[in-house]
Amino acid sequence: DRLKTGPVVPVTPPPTSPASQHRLWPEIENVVKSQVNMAKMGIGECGAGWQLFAEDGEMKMYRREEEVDGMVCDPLKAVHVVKGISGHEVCHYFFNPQYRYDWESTLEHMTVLETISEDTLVFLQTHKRIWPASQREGLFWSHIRKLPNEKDRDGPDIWTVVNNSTEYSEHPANNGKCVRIFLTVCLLCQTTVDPPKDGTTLTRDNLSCKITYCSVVNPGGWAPASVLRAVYKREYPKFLKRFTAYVKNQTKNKPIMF
Ligand code: H13
Repeated sequence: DRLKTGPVVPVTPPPTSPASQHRLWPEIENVVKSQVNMAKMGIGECGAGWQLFAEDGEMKMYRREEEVDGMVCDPLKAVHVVKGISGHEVCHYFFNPQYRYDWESTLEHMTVLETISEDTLVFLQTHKRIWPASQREGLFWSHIRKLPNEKDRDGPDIWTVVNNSTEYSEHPANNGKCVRIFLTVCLLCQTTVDPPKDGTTLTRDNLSCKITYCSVVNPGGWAPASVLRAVYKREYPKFLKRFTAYVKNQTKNKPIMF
């Protein structure tokens, strides 16, 4: 009978996340896919109108000035190259709540509202008032994912974290002192390994990570454009420098996490 029907071919089911039964799952899948595709594009491929507004060494930050109903919603795209850390490490420290107070300088309070799965959490965060804007809070799902390296199949995996604002009826917006802020954020990290020529073991000196951070913020309540743009110009470079320095410091004496 075996000869007639042929060999039994094992069928590998498509990769699924444990979160796939959750009500938010279709949205998470769609937003992650489109955010990753956009983050992978170089600044030249993203269309016209991007202006460099901050630069510091390898770090470059671009924005496109956009307003929706008079409210500043400038898309931001930052690229940075940091030596000595891997993409998995960067995403690990960005995603996991236990590190957040260490690097998120504007955080006042954070709660995990729901653990959808190991790779998908829902956060409620209140941020310190950033002068001169009023105090803001955010409610968002956060998803960490390993992506295949399509350009170099033997190369290290690509890692991403996507954060996206969502709504919970138990936590309605704008019923306290905080204005609800709406964000879509994508952190995409690609590790480059330059192995030692003499065949000695790989160290952090052979590692670098290309980080792309894209965000679109809707500030919620109205605030003057000039004020918001000044806040973004100050806060985004501060965040990316502080966060990457934190990851370097946390990992320097630890084995590399690929
Ligand atoms: O991405 C950053 N932080 C994340 C982890 O804390 C949370 C963030 C998010 C917040 C709120 C809703 C959804 C997602 O992704 C770093 C953010 C740095 C932002 C600096 C500029 C903020 C300026 C806000 C000004 C309000 C008037």
